[in-house]
Amino acid sequence: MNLRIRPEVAQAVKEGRPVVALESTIISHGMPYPQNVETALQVEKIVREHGGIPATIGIIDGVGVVGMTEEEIEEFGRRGMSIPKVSRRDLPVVMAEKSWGATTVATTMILAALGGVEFFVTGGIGGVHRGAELTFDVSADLEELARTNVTVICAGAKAILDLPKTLEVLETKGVPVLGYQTEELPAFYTRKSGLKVDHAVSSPEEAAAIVKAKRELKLDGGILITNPIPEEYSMDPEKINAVIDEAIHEMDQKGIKGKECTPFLLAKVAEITGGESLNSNIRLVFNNAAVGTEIAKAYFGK
Ligand code: PSU
Ligand code: MN
Repeated sequence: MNLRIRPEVAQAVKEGRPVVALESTIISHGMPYPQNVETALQVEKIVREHGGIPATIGIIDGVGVVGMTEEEIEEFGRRGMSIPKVSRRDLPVVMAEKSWGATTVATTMILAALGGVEFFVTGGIGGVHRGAELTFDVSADLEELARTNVTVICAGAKAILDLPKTLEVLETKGVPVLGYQTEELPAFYTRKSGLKVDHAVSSPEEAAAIVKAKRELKLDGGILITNPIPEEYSMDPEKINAVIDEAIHEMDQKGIKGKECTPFLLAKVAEITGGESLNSNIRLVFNNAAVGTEIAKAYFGK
């Protein structure tokens, strides 16, 4: 496999220091330019301020890059949607064709694991889409969480998904779903979903101990740590759910399907809310970076 690990990252992995992986689909497909680049660089800064080593992951000319440079992050942001969104099934094609690829949660986990990185911070994961009983649209992120040994820190999953079904699939696949200082699964833009997580953890140390226990048991697969958006940036649940319904309706009318669904819905929700959702999205990623790095530090005892 063609892999390029930034020397600083490789060194930190070797020394058991807290490296934090970050994804590139959130940059190219999840947010508009230039906020995507500003956010990605700020997230790296937050990881460093908390004592971690950031490794933004993407595919450049067929090479899996674990730890992009600032210039590369800028290019992922500028080129945006013209860089294909790459999930597990797309990986061999992008590698063989030597093209660029924005890595989803699934592919970022694959490359992080290849680079020896245990922790990965993002905004939200993919899941079971509403209406999946007819469309079969279930994100490959869930399958990846079932098999790849990476811990993902996120703000839950957006209500663009069917959250109860998403939790059911995670249960079937044996993925622990933890709530960081919450009993309830956060719903991305809002702190509450009405659904319970498997277990609430009160501290980075408690989360780290669970990750350690899963690794010692050699139970393959990821751990999902859900961290609610800070109160001051959370959105009104009724308002955001109405917006999501409108966005899904428009997606169905336009006949948008498959891998285009998530980027379409993210952009549509931001458009309808006049950027309010984008600001919330940015803030929750910052918060995840801080908490995720603290958990990584607790895990490595640094
Ligand atoms: N959810 C978000 N923001 C995102 C994504 C999901 O709130 O940016 C991105 C992630 O990269 C995730 C991908 O892995 O969308 C899931 O796409 P799909 O539903 O097509 O599997
Ligand atoms: Mn899908």
